[in-house]
Amino acid sequence: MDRQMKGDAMRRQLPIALTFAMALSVVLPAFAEMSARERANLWFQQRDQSGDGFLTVEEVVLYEFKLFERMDSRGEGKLSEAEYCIDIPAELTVNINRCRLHFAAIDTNDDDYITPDEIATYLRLVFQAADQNGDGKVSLGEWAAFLGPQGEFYNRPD
Ligand SMILES: [Ca+2]
Ligand SMILES: [Ca+2]
Ligand SMILES: [Ca+2]
Repeated sequence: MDRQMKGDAMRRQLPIALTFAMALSVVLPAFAEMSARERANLWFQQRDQSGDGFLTVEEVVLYEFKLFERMDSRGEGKLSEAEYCIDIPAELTVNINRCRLHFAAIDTNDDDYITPDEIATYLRLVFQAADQNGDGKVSLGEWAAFLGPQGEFYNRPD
């Protein structure tokens, strides 16, 4: 990654943290009944395939690719906003708006589709922002810190 891209990554860090954290609550309906800390733990454990208490960027990307494949039912290798946000009931407008924000953050070339490449790039930015000690792994503590104290923006009321 060159200097320019690093600068971009830093500038994008906060909005990414916000949209990413907000979007977590649209992933699973059960999330709505859980505390912010429980949601963060579940999110973390689902992706920690090796079960070692640390996330690598590979673990996170692999997990999201699996979700992507499931949503990309026609196998086009890309998802429209409608496909990406399809599981959200129409009456949950707040959640739909969060999903759209998340989609827009991932769609860096603004062609109104998200691809596995764009998802991987986005997740690497999130991962770099969360990996505070720069050891290439994200601990649960780093993840919680990334989401903020008490996960306040993460657990915003619907
Ligand atoms: Ca792991
Ligand atoms: Ca795109
Ligand atoms: Ca770390």
